[in-house]
Amino acid sequence: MVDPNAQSSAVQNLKQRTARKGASKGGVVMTTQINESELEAQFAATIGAKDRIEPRDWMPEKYRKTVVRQVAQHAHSEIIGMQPEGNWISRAPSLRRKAILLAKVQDEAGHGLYLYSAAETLGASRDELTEKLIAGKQKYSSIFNYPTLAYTDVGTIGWLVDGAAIVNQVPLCRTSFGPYGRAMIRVCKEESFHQRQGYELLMTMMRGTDEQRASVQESVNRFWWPALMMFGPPDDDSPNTEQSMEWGIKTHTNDELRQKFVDMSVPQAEALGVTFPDEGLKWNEERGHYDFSTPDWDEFWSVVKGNGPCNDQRVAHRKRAWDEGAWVRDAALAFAENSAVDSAPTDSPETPTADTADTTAEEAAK
Ligand code: FAQ
Repeated sequence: MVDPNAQSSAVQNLKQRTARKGASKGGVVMTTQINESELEAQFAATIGAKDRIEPRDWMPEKYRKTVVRQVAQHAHSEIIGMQPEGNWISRAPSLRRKAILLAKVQDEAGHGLYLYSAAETLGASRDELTEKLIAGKQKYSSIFNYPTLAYTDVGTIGWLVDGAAIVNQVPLCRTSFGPYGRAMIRVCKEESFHQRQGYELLMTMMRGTDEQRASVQESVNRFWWPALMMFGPPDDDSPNTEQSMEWGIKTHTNDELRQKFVDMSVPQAEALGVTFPDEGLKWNEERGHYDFSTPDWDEFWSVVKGNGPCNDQRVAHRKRAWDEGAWVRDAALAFAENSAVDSAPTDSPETPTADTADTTAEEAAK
């Protein structure tokens, strides 16, 4: 549940902190009244100085909602993103490849959990966000609505999907909301490893048979355009970018990051020996960037609205896992509650005191 009092308690908090700052002279506590516009000015100054906004700081309600929206969507993407690759764990071609893939998919679960924790600092619980995802009220990245038709796709996802995620997420390490930025630092380190394992997998296949090389090219052809769409709609069709940039939540626009990804990927494709399925892709000397064709934005919006090849399957699977895991969450909560009761201070005779502690330890050693 989002705490409806989150903002008012944050206001109180900042009022108290600010009051304390200038109030302790000579032990006299003065009360300082801070009105909404002063709080806004303080928030704007923090953003202007590129400092972090922390969960207990005052923030405009729209800022809080935007951060929760983006972080939730990001968390859901990590969790739903386990499915396309998880599909291949039992069929990976060797024990080594199975172990690598298992570790990678587990990492994505960890990323989801850091992100749900970041959202929780703003009063949005993991239960609430998951329920919204399952009800179709929150989004996750369009890329995970495409199927993984061959084991080769594990390599292509590592190279292109984790690669796009890194380009998008490295700037987010400096996003204005503290817990989100700090989560991103660790996530980016792990994503870099994921990208390399994907590229190494494809490199190995490119050194293999003609059939393996054809499989890599076919996989790259399927994932190239959906990977470009991960960066979101073009800037002039992106309703959130302007405000999110003003607030320092985003530090680059969707098109800037997409261009960066294209520029980075072309030489990697050349080294690998594959091409991208775009005849308009060529170096532009004047711009100092690669030109590329326009992605099919109708397809993008159709996938975002729930009509991609795997949307129903992904959400149904998530719902099944959530329902079937209910007893685990209940048991974990009951255990935590019992442990809290057990560890509460008590003066019962069983509790070792300084006098009896040595005897108890001796008895335990026997
Ligand atoms: N898919 O105004 P904008 C990963 C929505 S993690 C679906 O431009 P914004 C790791 C957008 O939400 C991948 N929906 O929005 C991994 C908005 O709708 P709303 C996830 C999309 O937020 C690898 C509407 O369109 N990464 O891959 C998409 O300013 C391998 C208008 O768009 C993140 O989430 C899309 N691609 O910019 C895991 C990174 N794009 O909410 C497993 C953090 C846009 O108003 C295996 N997020 N929409 O109803 C961001 O950087 C931003 O949220 C953007 C979108 C850039 C994605």
